[in-house]
Amino acid sequence: MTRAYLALGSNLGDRLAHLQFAVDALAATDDVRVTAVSRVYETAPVGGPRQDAFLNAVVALTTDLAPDGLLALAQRIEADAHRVRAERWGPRTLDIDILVYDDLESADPVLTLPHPRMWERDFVLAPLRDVAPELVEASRTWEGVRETAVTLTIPWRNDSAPSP
Ligand code: A4P
Ligand code: MG
Repeated sequence: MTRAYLALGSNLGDRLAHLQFAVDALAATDDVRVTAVSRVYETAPVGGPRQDAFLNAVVALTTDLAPDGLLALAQRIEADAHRVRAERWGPRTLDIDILVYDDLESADPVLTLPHPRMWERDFVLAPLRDVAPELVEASRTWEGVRETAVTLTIPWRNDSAPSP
């Protein structure tokens, strides 16, 4: 089992529903166990064209999937959320980035790990701190990031009972 952290973002349509859709789809995957979800943050868009504010969150999970399998899963869930890739950094129903996969380091452009822009992005670090405080400096203040009152839930799955 490997620990990984995924960043979720949405700024089109029902943003909260898209984030919850991602959590549900991850939790419904056999080789994935969602262990924690962060609070939900409303964040000013960084980069790209003029666009609406995002909702961002981070999911902590353990998985038996290899890194490329986890990326394929993330991209399948994005596609299921009707994401259309029109322009880089443009508005999206759902973006799922792999932030960290165990302590793996990779410079491969298909899957760069840790995510190359995560340490400069408050919209990633604020929610990451909720689920992995050891990875993010405690004294930081966030710019363009507002905590919301809405929450994501981890669907219950009956796989923790001892087998007969
Ligand atoms: N890729 C490489 N490494 C990774 C990784 N660690 N996780 C490749 C996921 N994908 C990775 O991604 C482009 C390619 O990156 C993929 O084919 C994959 O093989 P994409 O999702 O198709 O395109 P994108 O999301 O537009 O580009 P990118 O570079 O992922 O954008 P970012 O850096 O994620 O930025 N502002 C706010 N407030 N909140 C946001 O969530 N997000 C972005 C997107 C910009 N501004 C934002 C937000
Ligand atoms: Mg992306």
